[in-house]
Amino acid sequence: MKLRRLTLREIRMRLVTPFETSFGLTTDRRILLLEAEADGAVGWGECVAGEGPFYSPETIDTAWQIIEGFVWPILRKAQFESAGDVWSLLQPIRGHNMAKGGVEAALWDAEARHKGVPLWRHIGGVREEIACGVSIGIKPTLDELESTVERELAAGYQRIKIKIKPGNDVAPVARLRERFPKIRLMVDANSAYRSEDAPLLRGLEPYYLMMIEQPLGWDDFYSHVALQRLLQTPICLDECIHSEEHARAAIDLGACRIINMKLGRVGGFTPARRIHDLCKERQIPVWCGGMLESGIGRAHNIALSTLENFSLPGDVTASRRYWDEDIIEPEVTVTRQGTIRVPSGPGIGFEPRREAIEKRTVRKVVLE
Ligand code: OSB
Ligand code: MG
Repeated sequence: MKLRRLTLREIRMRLVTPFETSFGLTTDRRILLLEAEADGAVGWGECVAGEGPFYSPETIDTAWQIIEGFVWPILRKAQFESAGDVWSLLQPIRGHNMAKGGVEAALWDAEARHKGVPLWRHIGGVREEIACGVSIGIKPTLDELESTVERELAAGYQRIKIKIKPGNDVAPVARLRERFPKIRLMVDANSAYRSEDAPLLRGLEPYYLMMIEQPLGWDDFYSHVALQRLLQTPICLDECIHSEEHARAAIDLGACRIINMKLGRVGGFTPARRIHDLCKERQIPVWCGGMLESGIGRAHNIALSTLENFSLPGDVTASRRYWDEDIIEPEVTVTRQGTIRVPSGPGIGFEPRREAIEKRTVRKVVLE
């Protein structure tokens, strides 16, 4: 495999509904898209780095610089067997997983298209329909939260995740549990708590949550070990897991019982599959997280979610929940049963809408 051309594009997209987490409010996304031409096929990837270094240290601007300055110079000279080799070729670059992952994913798409097979089959996926939950941002009032949950359940979504932060945690959970006693419910704190908050987090136990996602420090699985010992509710790690080594340490230490997988956070399909395999061996369920992606990143998340051990509903949902008009054709839709039917076309199985992408592009570099 030979990468002939790599196009970096920044597009701007406005969210249908602003999304608030413990680390901030997002109304407009700046999204870095990668278009890779290899062996006569064109593949697409999305770098999921945020606008600022608040979820992880990477941002769209650091990713742009790393890809242009370091990823491209390595790959342009390389002749490799398959997209599965990209991860090890990029090993000299420490960190910057989102930068690597966006390019790696584009090459997986190109390779699958070149072979004329769906990406999900190419990576070893086993299911043609994936289960979907939703991630709901912090709402100004409990009434608004309740009506949002009601709407998402009516649309068919199989589990509800709400964002929490100090001062906005037990009350929303109690309210939702009272109103919806039977739903699959979970919370995501995005590292907003400290070890001293353990008693408060124990206060969530009566509400039989499926899991508490990333309550403590973004890079601190050690503190999660003590917390998990105190809690019946499983801890799910998101931010903390940026490599196979971290996943192994977190599992062995007992820092979590569930792992949220994100392609960008771990650096692409190769590390994601390794972590997936490890979790399967250790009987740790995994599910696919989301990063407010455009249709391109969403399509990759759908493919990833077809791997066997993705046994819980992910944060992979319909295009319309995010965008008035997505940049892929067809847009992603969800069935009344809260599932997405995995596409059968080659590569990611969705076509990028070039005109729509061009219209939203504010910066572009073609490397060849
Ligand atoms: O922690 O899972 C997270 C969005 C941006 C950054 C981090 C997270 C999220 C979400 C949204 O929860 C998931 C989605 O894309 O719907
Ligand atoms: Mg999370």
